[in-house]
Amino acid sequence: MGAPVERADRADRIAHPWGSRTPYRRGAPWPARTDGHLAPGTLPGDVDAWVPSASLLHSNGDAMDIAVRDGRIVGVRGRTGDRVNRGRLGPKDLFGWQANHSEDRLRTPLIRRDGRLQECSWDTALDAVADRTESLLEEDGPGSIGFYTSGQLFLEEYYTLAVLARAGIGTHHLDGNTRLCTATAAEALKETFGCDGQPGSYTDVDHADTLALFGHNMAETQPVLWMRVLDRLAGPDPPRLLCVDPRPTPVARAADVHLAPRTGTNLALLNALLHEILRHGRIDRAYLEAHTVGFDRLEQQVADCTPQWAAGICDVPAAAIAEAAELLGGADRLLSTVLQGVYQSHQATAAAVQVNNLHLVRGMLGRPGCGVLQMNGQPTAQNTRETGADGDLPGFRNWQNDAHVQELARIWNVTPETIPHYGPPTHAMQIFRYAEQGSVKMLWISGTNPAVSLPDLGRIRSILGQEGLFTVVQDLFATETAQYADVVLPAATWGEKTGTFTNADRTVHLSEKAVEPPGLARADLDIFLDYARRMDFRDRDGGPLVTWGTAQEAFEAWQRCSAGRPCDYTGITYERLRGSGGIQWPCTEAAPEGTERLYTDGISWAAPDDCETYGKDLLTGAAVEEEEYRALNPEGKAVIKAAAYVPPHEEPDGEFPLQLTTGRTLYHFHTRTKTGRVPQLNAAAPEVWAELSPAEAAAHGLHEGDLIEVATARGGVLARLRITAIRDGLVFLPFHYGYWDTPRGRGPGEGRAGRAANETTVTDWDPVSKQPLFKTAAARVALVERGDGTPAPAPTTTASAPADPDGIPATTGGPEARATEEPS
Ligand SMILES: Nc1nc2c(c(=O)[nH]1)N[C@H]1C(S)=C(S)[C@@H](COP(=O)(O)OP(=O)(O)OC[C@H]3O[C@@H](n4cnc5c(=O)[nH]c(N)nc54)[C@H](O)[C@@H]3O)O[C@H]1N2
Ligand SMILES: Nc1nc2c(c(=O)[nH]1)N[C@H]1C(S)=C(S)[C@@H](COP(=O)(O)OP(=O)(O)OC[C@H]3O[C@@H](n4cnc5c(=O)[nH]c(N)nc54)[C@H](O)[C@@H]3O)O[C@H]1N2
Ligand SMILES: [Mo]
Repeated sequence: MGAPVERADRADRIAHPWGSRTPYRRGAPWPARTDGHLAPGTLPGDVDAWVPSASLLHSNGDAMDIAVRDGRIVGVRGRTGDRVNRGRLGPKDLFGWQANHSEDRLRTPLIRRDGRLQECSWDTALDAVADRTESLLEEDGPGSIGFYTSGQLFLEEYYTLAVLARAGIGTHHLDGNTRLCTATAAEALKETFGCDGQPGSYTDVDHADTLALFGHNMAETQPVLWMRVLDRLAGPDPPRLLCVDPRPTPVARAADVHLAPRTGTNLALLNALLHEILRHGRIDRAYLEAHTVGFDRLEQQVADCTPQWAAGICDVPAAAIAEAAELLGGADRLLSTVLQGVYQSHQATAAAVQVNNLHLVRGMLGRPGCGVLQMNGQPTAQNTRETGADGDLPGFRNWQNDAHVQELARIWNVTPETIPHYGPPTHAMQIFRYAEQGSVKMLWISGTNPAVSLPDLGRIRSILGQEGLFTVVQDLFATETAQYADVVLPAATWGEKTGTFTNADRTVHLSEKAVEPPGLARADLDIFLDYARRMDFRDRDGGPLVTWGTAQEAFEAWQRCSAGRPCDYTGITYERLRGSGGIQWPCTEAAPEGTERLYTDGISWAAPDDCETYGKDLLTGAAVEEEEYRALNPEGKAVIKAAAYVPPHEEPDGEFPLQLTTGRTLYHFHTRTKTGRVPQLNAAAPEVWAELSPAEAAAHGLHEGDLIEVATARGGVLARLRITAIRDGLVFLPFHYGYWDTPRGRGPGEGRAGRAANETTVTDWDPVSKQPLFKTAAARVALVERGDGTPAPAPTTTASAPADPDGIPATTGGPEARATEEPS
C-alpha cells in the first residue's frame, strides 16, 4: 500500500527506539512495518544482494536481510513476512552490523611467546592447542580439559563442539555462558514440565487479555516484542499489564499495576500472589486434576503467605499485591514472561517455577493467549541448551537415564561409557573453580568474555592469569579475556558465516554468509572441525567421530540427534528455512509446519522414561532420584513444586546499607565488544553510570552527575550518578562497561575501583540452576568528586530516565541515526 513514508520525526531510532505505532485488536494479525537502515550515501538501488539472516544482539530472533554492496555489508532491512518481527528492527539491529567492519577485528591467530601475544599461522595455533590437549589427556585425563562457550554461535557450531568435547575428549566440563543467562529458564521448565522447551509463542501477545512481566525489561531487551505489546496497548481492546521490577523501566511506566519489590524477594511476592489467587478460588480444578501433580503441597506452602506478610518482606504495599493478584486472577488469557530480574536474583528457580504454577493453577497453557515465556537472553542460547553445549546432554536427554545415554551413544557410534554421565555435567562456575584449584589445566573459551561478565572479577582475573592454566580464546576482538590467553583464534561472525539459530519462542532462522570475514578469520565451525581433524577423534569402529564438513551437514547430523526428542528438527531443512518466515520446533512429518504452542493436549515429556530430569529440591538443589520421581509422577503430568521464601545470603547492613542490582540498557549489548564500536549506539550511552532515587541521593548528599564509588565487599566501581525513580535503598549499575577501551585494557589495577559492575558482584549461585546472582548484593556509595552540573552520561529514553528531566538533554542519535520505517 502506498509509497514508503519516511517519518522524519520518528526516523531517529535512537531517540525513538520503538518507532511509530501500528495498533491492532485482540486476535487480529500484527500489522507489518518494514524498518531498515543503509549506510549514508547508499540507496536501495545500490545494493547488490539482500542476504537473509536474523538479529544476533538479543534472543528475539528478528528476521532481517543484510544489504551487501561490493562485498561489504552496507545495511539491514527487516523481513516483513516473518512471524517474529513482521519487518521491524530495534536500534541494535539497525546499527549493530557496523561493528563487523571495525579496524581492530582480529585478523590472524595469536600465540603467547616470551610473555607476549604474537601473530602466527593457523597451523601453529591449532597444533599448539592439539598438542596441549594430547599431553593433558595422557598425563591428567579428560577431566583436565574444560570448554566454556556461548549463547552467540550457531546451532551447528555448538553441536560440533558438544560431540567433540563429550565423545571425542570425554570431558564433563563443557558449559556455556548460557549458565549466566538462561540456566534458570531451562531449569524452571524442567522442574515443572520434566523437560526444557518453551510452552508459549510470541503470537500469544496477539490473543492475551493480560500480560505479566516478571523481572523483564522487555522494552529495552527485546524491543521488537515490546513493539508488539505497544501496538496491542494502542489498539481498541488493550491487554492489562503487570510489571514486577524495582526500576522504573518503560514496561513499568506502561503498566496498570507496577510492583517494585526489594531485590531478591520474588518468591515471597509470588507466593503471596498465589495465596490470593487460591483464596479467591481462581482455580481451574479440571485442568489441575487432568494435568498436574502436587497441588496440595502448593496450597499448604502458600496458606500463610498473605499480602500483608509479603508486604513486610518485599516492601510493596499489601493493597498493590492484592491488586496484582486480582489482575492475574481475573485474566481470561494470561501471558507471562520471566527474565533476569528473577533468573539472576535470589531463589531464582523456585521463583520462576511459581510463574509456571500460576499458569497451571489457572489452567492457562496451550491455548492462544495463554502462554508462559521463560525467556532467553542471547540470540542462540536456545541452541546451546538443545545441543548439550550447556551442561546437559544433547536433545534434552537425561544423563541419569541409561536408555538416553545409550541412544546418544548409538547416534555417535561410541560406547555409552565414552560419554561422561556419572554425575551432572559441570556448570560454568564450577569449571572456573576447578581451574582455580588447578585440576582444569586447559580452558577453551569461545564467544564469551568472562573477564567482564562473570561475577567477582578480581577473582576471575587471577584464575585466568594462573601460570598452570592454558587458555584458548576464540573471539572477534582482543577482549579483556583475550589478554590472558595463550592462544587467540580469530573468528568470523554473523554475516560472515552460515548457520541456524532458534529464538526464545522456538522459531528457527537460517543466517547465511553475506561477505567474507576479515583477514584469516574463520567460522567457529571451521575452527572446531579443524581441531577435530588434528585430534583425529574416532568412533567405535575407527571411523571419524565428526563426519561433517559444512554447516548444512552439521545441521543434518543434528537433525538425526534431535529425532524423536522434544526439540525435533527433522522437518526443518536449509531449503525450507530459505523460503520461510521462521519455523517453530518441533517440526516433524506429523507437524510439517512446525508447532506454535507446546502442551496443547496435556503435558508431553514429563513421563519418567522421557523426561530430561527427575528434578531437584527447590530450596537446596538436591537431586530427586529416579524411583522417587516414578512414584511422584508415573503418568508424566506437570509437577507443581512449592518452596518457602528464605532471605538472600547477602543483606544490607551497617557497612553496606544499600541493595545493589546490575543489568542492561537498550543501546548496548553485554561487554560492548560490538555496540561499543557502533557510533550511534555508543553515543547514546558512552560511559558507565549509577542510579539512585531522589531520596537516597539526598540522604547521601549526592547530586546528578557527581562521581561516586559504588562498593561491595568484593570491589568498587567509579560512576557518575543519575537520579531516577528507582526504588529507595537500591543502587543500579549497568554491566556493559569493561576495559578494552580504557588505557589499561584489561582491568582497574590492583585494589582500585574499576568500571565493570562485576568488580562488585558476589561468587554465589542459585542452588538449583547454578546461575550466578548478579541481581542481589549489599553495597555502599560515597562521593568521589562533586560534579560540575553536567548530567550523568545515561540515556533518557529508558529505565535510566532522570526523575527530574529539567536541564537534562534528551538522548538522540544525531543525523547518523536516521532509519527508514515504512508503515504498510
Ligand atoms: N539492549 C540489550 N538487550 C539485550 C541484552 C543486552 O545486553 N542489551 N542482552 C540479552 C540477554 S543475553 C539477556 S539475558 C536479556 C536480559 O533481559 P532482561 O532480563 O530484561 O534485562 P536485565 O536488565 O538484566 O534485568 C531485567 C530487570 O530485572 C530487574 N531486577 C533486578 N533485580 C530484581 C529482582 O530481584 N526482582 C525483580 N522482579 N526484578 C529485578 C532490573 O531492575 C531490570 O530492569 O537481554 C537480552 N537483550
Ligand atoms: N553484573 C552482571 N553480569 C552479567 C549479567 C548481568 O545482568 N549483570 N548478565 C549475564 C548474562 S545474562 C550474559 S548472557 C552474559 C554475557 O556475557 P558475555 O558472553 O561475556 O558477553 P559478550 O560481550 O556478549 O561476549 C561475547 C563475546 O563473543 C564475541 N563474539 C561475538 N560473536 C562471535 C562469534 O560469532 N564467534 C566468536 N568466536 N565470538 C563471537 C564477542 O566479541 C564477545 O567478546 O553476561 C552475564 N553477566
Ligand atoms: Mo543473557
